[in-house]
Amino acid sequence: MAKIKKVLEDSDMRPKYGYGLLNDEVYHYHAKLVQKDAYTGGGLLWHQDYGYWYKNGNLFPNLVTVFIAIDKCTAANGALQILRGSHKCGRIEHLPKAGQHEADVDRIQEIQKQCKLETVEMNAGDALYFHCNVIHTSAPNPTSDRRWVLLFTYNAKSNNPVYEHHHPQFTPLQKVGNTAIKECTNYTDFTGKDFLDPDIDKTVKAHKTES
Ligand SMILES: O=C(O)CCC(=O)C(=O)O
Ligand SMILES: [Fe+2]
Repeated sequence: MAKIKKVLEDSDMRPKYGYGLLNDEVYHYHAKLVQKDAYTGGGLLWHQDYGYWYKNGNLFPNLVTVFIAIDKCTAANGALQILRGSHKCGRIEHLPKAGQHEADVDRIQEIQKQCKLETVEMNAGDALYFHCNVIHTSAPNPTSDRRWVLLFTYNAKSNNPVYEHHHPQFTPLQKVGNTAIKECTNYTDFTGKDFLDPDIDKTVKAHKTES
């Protein structure tokens, strides 16, 4: 966590990355465990995460996701695929399809002619930082190798969403030491945490009726 915070906001990163990736203090906006088990796991349509988060009142595309491989991610078991440099296209239109929001397919075809399709193969423990306007997709997992990944998304303090919604408004990050996970003994108290319930979550419900 401390490292992620540093990459995203620290002025120490200025010489290398231009004042942290988000150029501001950051806060935790969203976390997700994507479980593609062996011989299962739905594919994801081409999309930009800002295709969704725009609708939540984030006025600027100033969010970054840290994608951490829990298992090895390969082309065969549904690794992330991205169009390199596509965040520079800005936000493109998305339409509801099969419970997801899909980026404009004709436009994606054109963008693919200019932005190289890369399959991001990763070893367990590898991390990829990607901008919320990077166009990406991933295929189902037809192999015997599980593909689980953890996604952590950070938003800039100055981009506090203008609508209250199911992700948090700006909440200062509490930095803890590197040993905090090992020292943690409380696995049951979820005070202050919230989980999206697919049966009652507004966003998911909207997808269900539209699909
Ligand atoms: O699991 C993946 O490969 C990508 C997940 C993703 O794009 C998302 O949850 O928005
Ligand atoms: Fe995504």
